[in-house]
Amino acid sequence: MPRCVRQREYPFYLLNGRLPTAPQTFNAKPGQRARFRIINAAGATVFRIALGGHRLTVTHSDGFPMRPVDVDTLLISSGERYDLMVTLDDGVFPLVAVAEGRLAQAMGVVRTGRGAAPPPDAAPRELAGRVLALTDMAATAPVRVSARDPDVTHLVYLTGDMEEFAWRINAETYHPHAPFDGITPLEVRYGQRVRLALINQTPMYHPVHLHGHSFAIRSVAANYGRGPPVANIKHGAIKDTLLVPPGQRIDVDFTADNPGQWLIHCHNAYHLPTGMATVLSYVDSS
Ligand SMILES: [Cu+2]
Repeated sequence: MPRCVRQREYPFYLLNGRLPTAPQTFNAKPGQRARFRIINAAGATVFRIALGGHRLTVTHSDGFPMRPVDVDTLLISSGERYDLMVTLDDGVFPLVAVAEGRLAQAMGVVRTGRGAAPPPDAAPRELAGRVLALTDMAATAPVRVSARDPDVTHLVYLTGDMEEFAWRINAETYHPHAPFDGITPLEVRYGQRVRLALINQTPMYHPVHLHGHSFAIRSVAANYGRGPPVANIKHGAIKDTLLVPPGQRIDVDFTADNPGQWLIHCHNAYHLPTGMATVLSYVDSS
């Protein structure tokens, strides 16, 4: 196996393939409503998004509608998608995506009027403003997952070792060429309401992605979920990829309605190859 370095450093971060020194410009007219569909296509970077001079109305999470919520900034991890609606002011504004933990950013320009383009290191004050929280996010009525006690709960411990740079789920290593060797699948039956408790026991961010299903966010807890949840969420947003910060436990619910053998994995491109995946396995589904 190639030697893994502790932290990847990248020379550049790109927005629609462009450098901040030669940014894409999004042209519009003052007063127009613009939708920005933010897709984190990076392999291993969490970005903090802001648009200078504007608040962001978040309308969709991973393609599913949510009750609109106004924030100044939001975090987005690999594989996540957020739709933002903005009523544009008159001028020239930086749309920035700051790489968390790095002194670097991707940037585009939103232009509705005359003026110089912002510098490539523009740092709009919105970056320090109100951050989107999972507890802000509620699914709209048509896409809600009904409240129902789970038939089965699986604990999904996000585990690993920084020194070794080896990342795992439930302390087991997934091998892509022999998916069922060395892991204990998370078994479900067709029709069950399933709860996954995603518990991050590492000091790293892990964006967790479930194939074949979307889930509703049900509760958030700190301190690895010891003690009661910090927040129960009545009609949590629907997502298929979820950033689980260090030390947090986030419970998500879904109905097992898509029989098969489905991967659940960390979306960090350097964590997955070290074995950070397992299988959601339908049994007796014939
Ligand atoms: Cu990871």
